[in-house]
Amino acid sequence: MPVDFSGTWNLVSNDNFEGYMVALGIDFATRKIAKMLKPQKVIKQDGDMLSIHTTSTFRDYMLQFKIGEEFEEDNKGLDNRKCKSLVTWDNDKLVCVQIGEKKNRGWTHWLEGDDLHLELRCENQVCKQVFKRA
Ligand code: ECB
Repeated sequence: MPVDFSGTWNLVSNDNFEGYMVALGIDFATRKIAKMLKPQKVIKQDGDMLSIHTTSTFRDYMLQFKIGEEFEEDNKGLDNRKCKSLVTWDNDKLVCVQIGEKKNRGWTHWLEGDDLHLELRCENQVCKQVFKRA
């Protein structure tokens, strides 16, 4: 039985989000707003199909994909760069590689106790987010 990430999750910590946004080329004014946000994730996992809806008072981002199948990602409302993305299992971790203009771009989700963890990577920057069930 794979891990089930389904649920509604609220951000409780956000380490080096600034560095991650700088690596993505997000402008100063947008970064000032973005780092004040406490986004919520609504994750629906149904077999190999996943949807991850990240919502906030400023912008929302919706991602739907099949695990193991490459897809086009537009990052609309984030940095707006297109990527070819692929999500796979690494044991109980869900690992996304986002191939595009930015090197070493991707993310990893895993569960630790009752918490949802997310590492966001871009170039030499790593942002670490932790979410708790709403
Ligand atoms: C959507 C809420 C955050 C909005 C921030 C607005 C502007 C900042 C622009 C770019 C910063 C890059 C990413 C924002 C951080 C989180 C959004 C989703 C990150 C992500 O890729 O989540 C994955 C894994 O859960 C699913 O899309």
